[in-house]
Amino acid sequence: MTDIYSVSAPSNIAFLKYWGKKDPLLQWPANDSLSMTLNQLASRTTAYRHDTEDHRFQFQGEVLPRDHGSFHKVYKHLDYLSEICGFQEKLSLSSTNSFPTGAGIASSASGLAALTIAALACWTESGSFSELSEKGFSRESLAHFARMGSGSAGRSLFGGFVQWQAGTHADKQKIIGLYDANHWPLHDTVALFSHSEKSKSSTAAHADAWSSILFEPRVAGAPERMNAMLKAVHSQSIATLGPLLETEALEMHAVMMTTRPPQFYLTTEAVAFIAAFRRARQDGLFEAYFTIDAGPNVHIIHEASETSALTTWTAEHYPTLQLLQDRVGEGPRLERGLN
Ligand code: 2P0
Repeated sequence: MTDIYSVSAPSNIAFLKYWGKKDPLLQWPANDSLSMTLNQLASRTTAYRHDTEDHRFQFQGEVLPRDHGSFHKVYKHLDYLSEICGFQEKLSLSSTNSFPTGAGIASSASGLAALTIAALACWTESGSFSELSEKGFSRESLAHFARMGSGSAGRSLFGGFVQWQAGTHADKQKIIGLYDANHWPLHDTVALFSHSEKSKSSTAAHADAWSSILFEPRVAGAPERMNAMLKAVHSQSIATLGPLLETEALEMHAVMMTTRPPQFYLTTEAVAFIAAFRRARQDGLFEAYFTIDAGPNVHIIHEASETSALTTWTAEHYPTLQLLQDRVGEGPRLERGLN
């Protein structure tokens, strides 16, 4: 029997987006970002020590070797953690997602957060976050290790509302849990327009962001938008936050569409949905606002009081559309058991 470490790490939805890097090797973002950690949309990863030549990684039941295209990030991140933290033992890891991978629901955020916690818990034999902290791995240090695997993963180390500050140097970055989940019980209802893999990975698209004429004005305007969003989250004002969310998402997609080469993550279906959704809101059917990540799925941010009106409207106008219902969550969980 060996100890096995099980982690459930949630995805997060960015209110103010991370798009573009000042330094891709050091994972230094061009601007600060702000997110809400989700609850149900999560990656679950288990890890135990495995006496073999290389790590073994299984995803949704399938063993994926080191040279497997879209999962090279996993092995690269294990190598990075192993080298920087000085752990030699090989691990056997198994991971599942509660949502479709590569469909703009930030699977790399939850996946790389879960991987980071599971690997470090296993190497340090820590069955809780407090044990990890006693061994020198505080929550914030785990967030920075996760960010090196995938930028947005750093924000998934905390529950509630989280800010990633770029700082004045790559090594002055900060990832801060601003408010717990109970500060403001916001919901995220995801209108699922695609289950398939993204046409271009976020990492590749981040690098192209600089070629858009809209990129620098967007980065220059980010501090003012951050202040306005922080005030809205602090005062729990959906009427203030909502329009900021929508402008932010559309501006990020405007940057994406004006890079060389241009990148269209949005589909005509998603754009038509957004237009109809905005009209329904203007007609007073509900108070809810959208945001979109690097994919065609539309995240609808709203308070619990709006769920019924929103689902009634979508059922009537989009009867075949799949909705994923989620809300703000408390952050990752870690447990130790016997294999
Ligand atoms: C975000 N996204 O803030 C933004 C909004 C997608 C749109 O962070 O290269 O997978 O692994 O650091 O974190 C997606 O980019 O990129 C992302 P890498 P990541 O959530």
